[in-house]
Amino acid sequence: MRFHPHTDSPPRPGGSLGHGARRRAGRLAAAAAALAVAVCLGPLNGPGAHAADNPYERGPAPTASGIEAPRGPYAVSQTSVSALSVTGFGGGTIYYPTTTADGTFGAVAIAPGYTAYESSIAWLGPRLASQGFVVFTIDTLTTLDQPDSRGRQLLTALDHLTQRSSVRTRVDASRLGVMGHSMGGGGTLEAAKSRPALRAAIPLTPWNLDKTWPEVTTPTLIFGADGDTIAPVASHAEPFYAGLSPSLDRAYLELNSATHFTPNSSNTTIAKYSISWLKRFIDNDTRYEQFLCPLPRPSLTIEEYRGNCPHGS
Ligand code: 9J3
Ligand code: ZN
Repeated sequence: MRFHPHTDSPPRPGGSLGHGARRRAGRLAAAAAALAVAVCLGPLNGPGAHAADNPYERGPAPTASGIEAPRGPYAVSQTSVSALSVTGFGGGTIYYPTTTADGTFGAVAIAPGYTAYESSIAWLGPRLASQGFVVFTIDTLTTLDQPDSRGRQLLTALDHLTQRSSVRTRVDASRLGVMGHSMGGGGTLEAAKSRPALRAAIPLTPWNLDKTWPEVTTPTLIFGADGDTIAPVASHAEPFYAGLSPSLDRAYLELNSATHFTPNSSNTTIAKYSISWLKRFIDNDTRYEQFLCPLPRPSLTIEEYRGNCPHGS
């Protein structure tokens, strides 16, 4: 169990205390509070942060520049998972915070698109892991697998990650999410539809023949690209967003001057809002609500943003 100075307290002795004991207990409580304050100044909860009232919070208080940066506060390690060593998906690479001092982390599996490989979404591995997530970028069984199959493979990969992988003890199996590009984004919606326990879903320029997603109860952030001619937003990302329940925490971010393949290389806008969404819903970290609400305004990189605000209501 992680030390938690704000809320953890020693077991209460049974029975009532006399006046002297109560005074001593008061002095002890004051000393404990002072100690807690002192401890909060130390590097307890990740690089430079203090432990929080939210037990799932990881890392320091966020800033815009911190979530726009190429790397976050955590050093990242990686381990590859051979396709030959698993069934139900094509293997991949697990990126994870190197430290074991911060307890477990939430995790996300990420699938590529039609004809594409893990390498096409690999940039997200270290980018997201360095902010405090275990990230599993995967290959699919064949590059021609359709969205429903990609959705099942994302879930199988998460099961591998939490039950069998070499980093399974680093992962909080109750706090998981899914992402994917194109047909992998279509698969992301399929995965959320079939596993409501997922905490966050982020389809990137998604493609799917199914346009309606009323079954999804997982908070979902959909990225579209204004110049996408392969999965045009008018027939994919936009109807997918509109087809999610209005009572769901959902958002639609249309990238400006972007194409279907914009999610295949490092992109600050994708990273910034994906990190915020994963933090807000996988870690329940309301420190990131400031980047999602009020809704981001159109800009040089954001063509349009739709969503509900505030979240969690
Ligand atoms: O990158 C993708 O997964 C695009 C989906 C696509 O091209 O569908 C056409 C069959
Ligand atoms: Zn549907």
